[in-house]
Amino acid sequence: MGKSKVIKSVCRGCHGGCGVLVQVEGGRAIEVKGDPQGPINRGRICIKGRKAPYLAHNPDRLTTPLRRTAQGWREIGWDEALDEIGERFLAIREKWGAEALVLGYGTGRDNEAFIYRFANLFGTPNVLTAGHVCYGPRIAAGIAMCGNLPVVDYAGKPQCIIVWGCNPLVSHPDEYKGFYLGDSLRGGAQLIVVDPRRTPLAKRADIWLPLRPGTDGALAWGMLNAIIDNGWYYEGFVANHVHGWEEFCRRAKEYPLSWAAEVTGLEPKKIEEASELFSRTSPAAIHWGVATEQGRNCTNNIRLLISLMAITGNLDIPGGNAFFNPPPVVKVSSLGLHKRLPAEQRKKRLGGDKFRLADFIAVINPKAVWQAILEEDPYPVKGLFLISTNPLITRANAHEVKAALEKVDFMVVADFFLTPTANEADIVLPSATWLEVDYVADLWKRHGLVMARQKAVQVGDCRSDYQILNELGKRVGDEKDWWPTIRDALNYILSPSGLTWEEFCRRGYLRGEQTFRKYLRQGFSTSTKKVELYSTLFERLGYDPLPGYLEPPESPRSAPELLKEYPYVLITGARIPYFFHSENRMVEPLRHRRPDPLVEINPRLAEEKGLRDGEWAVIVSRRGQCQQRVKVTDRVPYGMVAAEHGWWFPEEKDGLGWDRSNINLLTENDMERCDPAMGATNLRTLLCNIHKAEEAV
Ligand SMILES: Nc1nc2c(c(=O)[nH]1)N[C@H]1C(S)=C(S)[C@@H](COP(=O)(O)OP(=O)(O)OC[C@H]3O[C@@H](n4cnc5c(=O)[nH]c(N)nc54)[C@H](O)[C@@H]3O)O[C@H]1N2
Ligand SMILES: Nc1nc2c(c(=O)[nH]1)N[C@H]1C(S)=C(S)[C@@H](COP(=O)(O)OP(=O)(O)OC[C@H]3O[C@@H](n4cnc5c(=O)[nH]c(N)nc54)[C@H](O)[C@@H]3O)O[C@H]1N2
Ligand code: SF4
Ligand SMILES: [Mo]
Repeated sequence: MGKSKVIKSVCRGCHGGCGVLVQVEGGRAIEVKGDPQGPINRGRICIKGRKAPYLAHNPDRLTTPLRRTAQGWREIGWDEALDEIGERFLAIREKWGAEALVLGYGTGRDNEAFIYRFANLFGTPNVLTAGHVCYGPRIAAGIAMCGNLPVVDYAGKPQCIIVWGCNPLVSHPDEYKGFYLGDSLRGGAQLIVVDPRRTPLAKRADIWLPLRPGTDGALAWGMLNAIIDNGWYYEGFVANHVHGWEEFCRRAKEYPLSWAAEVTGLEPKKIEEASELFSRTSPAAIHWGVATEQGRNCTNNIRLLISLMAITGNLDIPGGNAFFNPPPVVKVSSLGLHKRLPAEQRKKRLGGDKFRLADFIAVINPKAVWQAILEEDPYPVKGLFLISTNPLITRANAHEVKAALEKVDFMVVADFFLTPTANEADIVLPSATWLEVDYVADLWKRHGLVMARQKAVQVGDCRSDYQILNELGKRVGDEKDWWPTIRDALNYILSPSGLTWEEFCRRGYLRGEQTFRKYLRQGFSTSTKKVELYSTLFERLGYDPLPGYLEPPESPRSAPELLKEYPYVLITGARIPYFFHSENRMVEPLRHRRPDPLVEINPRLAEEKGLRDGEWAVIVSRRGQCQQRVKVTDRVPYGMVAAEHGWWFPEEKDGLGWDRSNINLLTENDMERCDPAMGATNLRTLLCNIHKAEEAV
């Protein structure tokens, strides 16, 4: 038994960012506390962070590589596993081309640059992520319109904040920890919330806009019209820094306030009030969430929200939506070696011809991968290497995902647990959690900060994703582009700062210099040097240079013929505090707070359907069905069914319950109905029905 020590590190129980102090005793993490010096959280953490030791030291953890055999899983050593994987990958490249190997990861994690580095060196353009429905659209459309991702500058004290399709007090997503928002509200900032559910945040709002799901673009057009018609925009900014103002105003006329009110179901007066509050308070900011991205109108939504920030003069000002300068370290794009992918391979990116904005930021639509496996269209995919993702639970149309995972020739999964996805693999690699790794944390984010994540414990034979990829890279012939050890990689990442890993750890974090109104000196980083309301990049990619509006393909307005069988609007995936997507279901102190999935329905609907609180119900769409327990609440309006995502049951050893409560059995991934530029699937607005379950499960 070693003695007790405290390691200063950075949590990554969600998208990460909270500085923590990890108490270690006898080689085990026994407590995680907030680090008062953490530059983002200042000592505060959430329950997932506090319970991280129960994840790391969980009895179900994978602790050694596994290989599938006719008799079941067999434990193998790392060398045997990595040798075999290397050989199989090389054989795939030899016979079918590098593009026949698809790598994959899920939501933003610090391993993405290493994954792209491996893929780009290997020569495959295919890295499957969640980027089509999450964050990718903000990055791509942000680059197109203003050269970067505009992030709320909470330190600059916004006086009015629109929280749009986001619930940061629970989700702490991307660059944002909910703590910042809480501090601003306590400091007196005015709040507008755009959310169809009456969340605790909506209850606190000065103006709550409970729009019909999927109509965010219509609301944004309504607000833009109110601002333009009333002259509430910032003339000086528009005159000097905006490209395409006249064309944009002409387009806006096609979507007037009265139309917006009808489409969203909101009072025109209320839309006008929100527009006035936002545009006449300075500084003001839009804190956007993933609900704006998970549907067919995704790219339009993002463009419209950036237009709102721009014409009110809130881009790159203190307390507005700012562009943060990165600290002096190697950027994820350079670390990922994107330039090394040969041009002829880049052209082969799956779905790249169709979803050209996604292709622009190396993102692919999952359906394109399943189709390549199942139908060999446009070419066969023979290998899958999934590192930190559970697509059988988290991607649309789970039946199709299952078929593809079953069919692919050779599949490797790196995870902490034997998930339903890992259960389909040929080889499973046991990865290290954040408590077990050293890394320059938050390199992927755009908030101008990196922090030292320091290894606290070693669990079994687990290895970090960095180690796995570093070793595998050497086995497929790319020795010279990988490092002798991960410490060398960390020193390389830090090299522009002049610090070694040890020096960086002593400092704890590095922040980029914060500057504002950079456009006054250098313009925006677009080809016209202005904010492109009329996007020259979209034009070049063959898309409408101006935003428009697309109704969700399966809504009461677009598909009234379905209403007889599927009369209710299904929204999915609003975050809850205990779980991160499909994770944590095996962590008892979290699971006991939410043992089963809940689907929210209004008391009137519950009564009509004879459904009681806590009872199992079957939710059905045109594509499939699943079961969740009913939560009767007036937080949702009549006619809405708000289901949780990410459910499987690790305690069910056979099949792991992947098809019992998985809401992605009901979602769709038809490429013709996705967002035409990013390939975003419709996860937030669909039609469904709900019934009493025949028997309790
Ligand atoms: N219906 C519906 N579906 C959704 C959503 C929704 O709102 N509704 N949201 C979507 C969104 S926004 C996203 S981003 C995706 C997320 O999709 P995923 O990222 O696929 O979701 P996770 O469940 O987090 O899967 C991560 C898996 O990797 C493992 N893991 C976690 N960290 C690491 C690590 O550092 N290394 C390794 N090797 N493994 C690790 C976990 O144990 C888990 O099994 O889901 C999407 N799916
Ligand atoms: N605890 C926890 N934290 C997480 C995650 C997790 O799984 N669990 N996932 C992480 C990931 S990858 C992401 S992307 C973020 C997402 O986090 P957020 O961006 O905060 O998104 P959600 O909580 O999924 O949804 C926010 C709100 O969108 C509303 N909503 C649903 N449909 C619509 C609509 O059509 N329009 C509008 N305006 N609102 C709508 C829902 O009612 C919900 O309250 O969270 C991250 N943080
Ligand atoms: S908000 Fe995220 S980073 Fe912070 S403690 Fe919770 S899980 Fe960890
Ligand atoms: Mo996400």
